[in-house]
Amino acid sequence: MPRFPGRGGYAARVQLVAQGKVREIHDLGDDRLLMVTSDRISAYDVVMPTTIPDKGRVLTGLSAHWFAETTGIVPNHLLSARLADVPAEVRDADLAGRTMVVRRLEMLPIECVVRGYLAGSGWRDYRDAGAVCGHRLPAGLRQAERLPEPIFTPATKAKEGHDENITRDQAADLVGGEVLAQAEAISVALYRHAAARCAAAGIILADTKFELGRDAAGRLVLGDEAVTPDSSRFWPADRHALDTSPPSFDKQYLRDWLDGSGWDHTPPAPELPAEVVTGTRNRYLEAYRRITGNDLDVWIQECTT
Ligand code: PZK
Repeated sequence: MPRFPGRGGYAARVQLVAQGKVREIHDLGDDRLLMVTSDRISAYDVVMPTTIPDKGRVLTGLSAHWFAETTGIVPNHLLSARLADVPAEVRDADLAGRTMVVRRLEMLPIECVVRGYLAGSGWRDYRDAGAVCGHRLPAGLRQAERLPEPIFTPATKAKEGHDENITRDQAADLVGGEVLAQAEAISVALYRHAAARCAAAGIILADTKFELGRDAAGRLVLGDEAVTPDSSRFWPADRHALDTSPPSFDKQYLRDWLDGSGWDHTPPAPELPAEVVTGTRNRYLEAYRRITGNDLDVWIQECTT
């Protein structure tokens, strides 16, 4: 059996369905999939050659936390994050806490983005056009400013490169007007819930991206990961400042070091020094603790007992 370096060999025994920079989805043969979140980290769209221990567990534990808290808003695809539910032929102690067995869905061909603050492409579109995805916004808003109300700004799914914001009409052409209205209501409700919880934890949830799909009965179901630092902008509340691009809660340590390293953002990225790995890891562990109220050990215990 060939072993795949860095994948512990499991990839050789289950069919790969989709692979991102950080996560992989495998087919379990029935109507279930296995999502595995690695400890890889990217910056400036490049995956670092050095991993952040426990990052995959933090992201998986956070998704499971939000899934459990939001079943009253929308059902989700998570069936089990327990290691015992990973098929025996691919089970490995190293996977504990970073796997999710999920229901297969028919994914909508749009990214469901919700923004509560003006950052990234939302800020650029507002500055250039006074509107974001058809939402006319008040004049005079500043970069990183909180919006009067969160807005739903769907985007296309790009296989390579960046997702592109689309208009409501384009989104309606892709999924139908009825489904789009449902997806918007669900996404905004999820954002409002998570943003309030994050605020209480000293974290601003500036924006976040959801993926919705339909189950066999045609109902909308929340898929993918949910409200993680990889699918969202998490800002430390005490560092929030207008007219800036606030530091991300998790990656600022890494970015600051990369900025000082002279690296020009073309691959390969440099190996990260131990203090950058430790500092970044501590930020993930802190985000997990602040949001869930538990140490990560509790999550690993939950997945292994
Ligand atoms: C599915 N992605 C995105 C890409 C990843 C994830 N429950 C589901 N049913 C069917 N398809 C998907 C899901 C989920 N989640 C999601 N691609 C397919 C994606 C790359 C890596 F982890």
